[in-house]
Amino acid sequence: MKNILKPVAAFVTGLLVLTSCNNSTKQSNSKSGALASNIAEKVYVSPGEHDEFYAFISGGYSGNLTVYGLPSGRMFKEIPVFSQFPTSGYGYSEETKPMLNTSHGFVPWGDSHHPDISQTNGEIDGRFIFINENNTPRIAKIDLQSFETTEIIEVPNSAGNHSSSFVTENTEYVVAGTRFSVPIPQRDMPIKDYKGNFQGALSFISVAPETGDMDIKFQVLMPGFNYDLSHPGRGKSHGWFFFTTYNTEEASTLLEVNASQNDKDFIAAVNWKKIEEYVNNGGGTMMPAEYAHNVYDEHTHTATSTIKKEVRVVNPTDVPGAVFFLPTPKSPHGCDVDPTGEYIVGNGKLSANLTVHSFTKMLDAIENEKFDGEAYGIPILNFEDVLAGTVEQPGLGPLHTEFDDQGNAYTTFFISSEVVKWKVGTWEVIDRKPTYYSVGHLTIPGGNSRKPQGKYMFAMNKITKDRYLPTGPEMEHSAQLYDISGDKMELLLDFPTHGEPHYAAAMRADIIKERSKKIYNLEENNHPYAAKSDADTKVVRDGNEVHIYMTTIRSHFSPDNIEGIKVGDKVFFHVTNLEQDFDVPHGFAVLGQNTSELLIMPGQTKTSVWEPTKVGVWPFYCTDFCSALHQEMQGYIRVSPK
Ligand code: CUK
Ligand code: CUA
Repeated sequence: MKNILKPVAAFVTGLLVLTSCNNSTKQSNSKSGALASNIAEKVYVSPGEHDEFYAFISGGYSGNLTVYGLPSGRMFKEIPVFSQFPTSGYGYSEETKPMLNTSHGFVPWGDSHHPDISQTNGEIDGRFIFINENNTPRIAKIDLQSFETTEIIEVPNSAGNHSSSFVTENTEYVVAGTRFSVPIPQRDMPIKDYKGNFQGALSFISVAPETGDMDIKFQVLMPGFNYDLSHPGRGKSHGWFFFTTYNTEEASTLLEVNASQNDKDFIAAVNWKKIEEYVNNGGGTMMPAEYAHNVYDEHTHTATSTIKKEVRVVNPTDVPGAVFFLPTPKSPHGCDVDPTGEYIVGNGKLSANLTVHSFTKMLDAIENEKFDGEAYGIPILNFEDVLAGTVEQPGLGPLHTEFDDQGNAYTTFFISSEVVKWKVGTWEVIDRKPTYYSVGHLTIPGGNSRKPQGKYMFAMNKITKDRYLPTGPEMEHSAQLYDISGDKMELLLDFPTHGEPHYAAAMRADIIKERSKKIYNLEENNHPYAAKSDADTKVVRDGNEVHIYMTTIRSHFSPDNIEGIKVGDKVFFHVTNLEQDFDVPHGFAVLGQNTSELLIMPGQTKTSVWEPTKVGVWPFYCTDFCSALHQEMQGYIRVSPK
């Protein structure tokens, strides 16, 4: 949200003071006993019982993805995605380092914003979850059996990969729009020559139906606007994708408010089916572009990184009828398509009203060629021709909209710090509830699909202020859970989130619960340094490199006394966890190692590198309390002089 603050900063501050002092805050902070216990019951999950929904909440500048249960608001896991994670050794172990490789080299951090779960026929299927990295543009895929990141693809020609990672209704594509336009290809040129020279790439990354393998099928090279957010068409609008834009003035500096001169920016409507057909018939051109494609193989337990050298680009004016601009007021941020696929909501973040476009009207206008000029050869439709309706004065600073399964929409208003429920089609406001404070995204389980699962909505707030015990200037952000089963929303729970959650994806737990107890079969472990039994363990020297094939199982390491190592050696501990019980990882750490520990899942092999600098006898041990004899899981390594 940071990018919108400038013109409204004073206003925001004022409103914050207001919302934090109004009656509803007091009320929510001091529920009377009976009322509070009534609400408590709705979020209470008895010991041993499970939550009804999974919520996958983006970790923002933590670069990761966190897993929560709803309605309890309990955090179950942090899945490392774009950042090194010492807890498990992700990005530290030899096997996982390649996951963080890019065409810029090893990038151990990321900024993730928008997770989206794979779909089949417009319904959440729970196979994979995708998430974007803004800063060094990448898209990651997480397997929802193992809850591990299994693929990361870098997005070339993109910059500020914000308008992603949303999937089409059969997960044909995961789509990544660019926030910044840049010189394409990148080159040395004056920044002030931005206008007319920079471009924005909208990337359509295909997802193979069986394996889920990602590949950049094509990029549409658009005019040099900022592309903020996007959403797939669904149902009747399946085959289209919609992107909000701002800075259609193409200003290189936003120091003045000059990027908001235009009363209306655009929603770009892209007929990807048409472009796909064009590409399948050989359309588009291959252009040089370096990008990394990193894949984790669950049999070798090892990631490999390949740098690709070219990408297919498409000029939208070469495919008539494929791309159109829908004028949309006041720098639209979120771009949200309702479950029927008919309505496209443009959340004009500097606006008091909410603009909703009609897909049917859009098609009519296109068919009758009713255009209001063009931008760089792309037809602009008439605002009135495509407008379905306006939600009048619902709040201030609309950002994002989600939908329930009853024909209602819920929009967040950052400036007035509230969620507003309104009726799709009649545009009447039904209810509004304050959020504490300054809400960004909101999520309803199954919200971004044809079949929202309803029941709960949670708001992800940007400012925590007084919601929790203070923890210094840095506090976890605050999410708030609302019951949306009635006409009126009811605030049930505050819960802290990790990093900066932008968006979250959520779904019914029963979709994946039974298959998410992944065990890696030891028999199928093809890691080149695996030791599948104590008999396979050995120490192999190759020059100054020493490879130690180790096993770990309750309650010993093998070997556990290692000699013959010298200062200046490079020691590779290849540790195979022989366990085949669900949920028995072992850890590995050696005194003085300048990398992280390893956490090895049952059936896996993971490798830690150690370059000892001091002579001595150094202990190693298991870091994960695994049995009554956990403390007995230890050993020594002797380091002799060079
Ligand atoms: S968002 Cu990324 S700047 Cu509204 Cu999806 Cu917060
Ligand atoms: Cu193995 Cu503790």
